[in-house]
Amino acid sequence: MTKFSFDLQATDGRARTGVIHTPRGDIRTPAFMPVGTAATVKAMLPDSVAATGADILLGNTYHLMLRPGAERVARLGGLHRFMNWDKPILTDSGGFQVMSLADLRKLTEEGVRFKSHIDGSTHMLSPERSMEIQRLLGSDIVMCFDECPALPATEAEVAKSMRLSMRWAQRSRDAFGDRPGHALFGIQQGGVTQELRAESAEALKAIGFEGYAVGGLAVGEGQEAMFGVLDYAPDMLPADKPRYLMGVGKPDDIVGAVERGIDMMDCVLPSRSGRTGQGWTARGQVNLKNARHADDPRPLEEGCGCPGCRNYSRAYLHHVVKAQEIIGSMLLTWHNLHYYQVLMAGLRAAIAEQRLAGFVADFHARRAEGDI
Ligand code: PRF
Ligand code: ZN
Repeated sequence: MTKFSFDLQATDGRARTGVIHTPRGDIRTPAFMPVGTAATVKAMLPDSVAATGADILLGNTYHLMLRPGAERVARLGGLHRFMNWDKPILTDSGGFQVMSLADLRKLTEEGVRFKSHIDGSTHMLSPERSMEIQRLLGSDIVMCFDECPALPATEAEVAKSMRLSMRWAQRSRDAFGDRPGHALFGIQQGGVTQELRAESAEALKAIGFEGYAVGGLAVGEGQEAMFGVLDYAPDMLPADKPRYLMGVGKPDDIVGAVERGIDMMDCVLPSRSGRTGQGWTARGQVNLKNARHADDPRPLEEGCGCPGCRNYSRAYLHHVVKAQEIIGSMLLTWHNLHYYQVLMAGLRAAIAEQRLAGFVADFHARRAEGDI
């Protein structure tokens, strides 16, 4: 069986490009992972998601444990078979989603007890249970069970939370066991404090993981503060392992993160905003609800190869979004995921050819022109 491995192929400044090899296929990095929270990338068939250029999807422990249940997914042959996606899947560990979605949370050294936001039933998540659920799902890249402190938080609170996450990282490693072909990623915490980020990185490196995530960012601190942390945090993590920035982001966040040495990202933005009539293009965000599109025969983005742009006008997209027709969500989600993957392919090629600075300058120049 092919083992899990990472080949770093080229660098340009701090930016990197490479390939993560897994038994379910290769992941070209920098990689953007569409979010398939509830065993579906909403409004997309799996073949269509693959056609946009995605090598890997993200799934969620929290949602799948509540509905339909991890044991049920396992009985039905695992998440890949259940949702008909045979490429790699990374699953988040649940702690972050408990904190943002669940009711009546109680956090202890053991884990988090909470009530389901779906039916109010009581559940427990711990490092051990999170590892068990991610194994039942058949996840290829398993995330450590961590705590992402809610903002605003004092530095003392962030430190205490980070140290708990590091104890949970050790328990996650112990519970994960020996699973060739599957990977466990550690998650760095520590807020926006350099010393805490360093302490977290040292703790994770001492345990040892197949990859390392930067957690605890994009939680309301703003892009400048996030880039401030990314100016030092990725370099604290091993250079020969993938680095994953969790829950990021807008296209300009992605470009800035890649410039700073990030290899993987995920975000609901392209799929979620596609369901509210937003299109992402090289010239920025376009609101298809706007009346200025009602008579516009041009595609959303000239030269885009997605079905929405090849076959439909802005006027049609405006109409189906306004009429809340399902095809509006389908076409805009497809376009947005396609745009994100084209951006990632452009970043990978630019890094491989040592021309990232020019690529980034062009990216910002086109956005500055705005939609026309
Ligand atoms: N931890 C986990 N999942 C996450 C985050 C985190 O810190 C974030 C923060 N942006 C998004 N998703 N486990
Ligand atoms: Zn398009």
